[in-house]
Amino acid sequence: MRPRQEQIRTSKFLSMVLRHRPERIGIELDAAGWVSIDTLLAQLAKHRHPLSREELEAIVNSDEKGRYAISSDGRRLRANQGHSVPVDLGLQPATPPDTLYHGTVERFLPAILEQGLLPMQRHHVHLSAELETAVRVGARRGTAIVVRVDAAAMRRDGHPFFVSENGVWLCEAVAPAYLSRCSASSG
Ligand code: HQG
Repeated sequence: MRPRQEQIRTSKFLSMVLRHRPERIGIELDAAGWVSIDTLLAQLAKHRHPLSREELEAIVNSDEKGRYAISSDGRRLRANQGHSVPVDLGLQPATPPDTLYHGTVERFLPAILEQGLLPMQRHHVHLSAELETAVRVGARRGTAIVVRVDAAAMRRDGHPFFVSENGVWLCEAVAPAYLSRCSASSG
């Protein structure tokens, strides 16, 4: 098995290709975001990222966030969420917990409190049921700031929520009225 670090590097490259830039290795995603695993491995090899089927499966199975799914027939792969390319993941509306969290950083806060949470480059705003997850997401960019989303009020007001295969809560946008800043320590 390749060392963990190399696995992470390969996984980041895979995420980039499957969510944002399939053309980078000359593949096309179908309407639901799937690509044939045979095609993917052939194109990865051509683009100097050789990967065996076993190594791919190890990446998929060991991913701590469940970023990838292999189709039930074992022939196709897709990212479970996070796309910027147009794909329809076929997500069904779901009922979220009353409170959801979003991790960000201080410098985005003024815009967020004024405009609300926007999907930016992605299809959805990404939210989590756990505060700790939001802290981790925010910490990718600096000192994490967490905003609390009043999902119960949004639900009452008719805003749909979706949940990805790997448990990320998704919605189109969150208006400022549903947001409040929360300090990581108080929850
Ligand atoms: C911010 C990772 C200004 C938002 C993570 C965020 C997550 C605004 C950034 C997943 C804004 C977008 C998604 C507004 C939102 N004005 N800034 N009105 N509204 N923002 O990466 O939620 O490892 O697209 O706060 O773990 O950070 O890729 O979204 O900072 O689950 O699987 O704009 O990505 O998962 O950034 O992260 P992103 P995110 P993976």
